[in-house]
Amino acid sequence: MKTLGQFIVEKQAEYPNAKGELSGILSSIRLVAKVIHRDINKAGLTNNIIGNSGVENVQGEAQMKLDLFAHNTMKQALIAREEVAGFASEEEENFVAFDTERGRNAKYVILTDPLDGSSNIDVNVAVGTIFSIYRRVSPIGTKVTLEDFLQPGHKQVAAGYIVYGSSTMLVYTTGNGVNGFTYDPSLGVFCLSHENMQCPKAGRVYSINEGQYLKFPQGVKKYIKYCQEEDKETQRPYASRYIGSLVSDFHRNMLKGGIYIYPSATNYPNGKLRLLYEGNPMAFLAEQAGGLATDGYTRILDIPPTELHERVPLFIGSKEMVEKAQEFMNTFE
Ligand code: AHM
Ligand code: MG
Repeated sequence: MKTLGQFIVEKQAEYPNAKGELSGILSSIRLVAKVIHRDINKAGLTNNIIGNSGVENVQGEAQMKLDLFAHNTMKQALIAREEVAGFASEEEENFVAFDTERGRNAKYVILTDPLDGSSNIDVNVAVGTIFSIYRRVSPIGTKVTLEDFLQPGHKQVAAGYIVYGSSTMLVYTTGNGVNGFTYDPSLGVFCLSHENMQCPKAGRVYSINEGQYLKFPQGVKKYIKYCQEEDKETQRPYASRYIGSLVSDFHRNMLKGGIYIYPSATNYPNGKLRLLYEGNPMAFLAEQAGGLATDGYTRILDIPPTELHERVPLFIGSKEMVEKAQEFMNTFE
């Protein structure tokens, strides 16, 4: 049995010049995962956790109490370690520069969706935390700037998610494959359970909010019909599975094969998901596991960001399925 802590230390040893900062950040995220795990598991029992906070976030979406709790937990954990120069979150309009001596001298910035799929909390359905780590581009010793956060996804140093499901798992990559760790609450440790995860090249599941069908682009509509057609060779019709929590839908597709799509729609011209803390980290993981992520035309990791909270259509999962969906996007306007 190998714990996440051991694994991080072993990986760090493979880089003789590493000073342990990234390892420190991953350890902070591990702690955050344990704290959120604990509180999510109490969600049905305490009223100060479940439900709407009565506040809207910068994108005009209702913030759940647990969204704010997860956001604050992540922020506090990262401030405390001082290995991070700055932080940006779905739940806060502007990025936060950690303006202390150590903060200004730190190398990394973090972007996060602290609690993805949070509308699922009240009904006891799996949710997740997503994180993305970059090396800053502004000079060390100064306060971080917006350009440190607006880097294309292929510049990510590490990315991962925690899925709070029937068990809690932390899955991450530092650009050298993807590994998954399952939490053992009785021991309080994450154990390596999914070494070198590989997303099957093709699967039999498509995940999309089909209720919005009439608003989707032609290419997406045609692809959905393709998924539903009978064909022995490609084992169609595929099954439709949509949890409504990106992390959970992605995690299932990563293990079993499948495609997740949140396309543009007439009411969401760029889709709903955010490029910097949803699209990019998931795309990095997908590619590292042999999968693919595009906006229907372009590789997600190559999109140059222009705004902290910008949205992007997302087609992600098994490589051959994403390629097929892209073929439909290119064929039908
Ligand atoms: P959130 O970050 O505010 O929770 O929104 C993202 C979530 C995804 O996890 C999920 O796949 C999608 O929104 C569901 O949206 P919809 O209800 O429009 O299908
Ligand atoms: Mg989200």
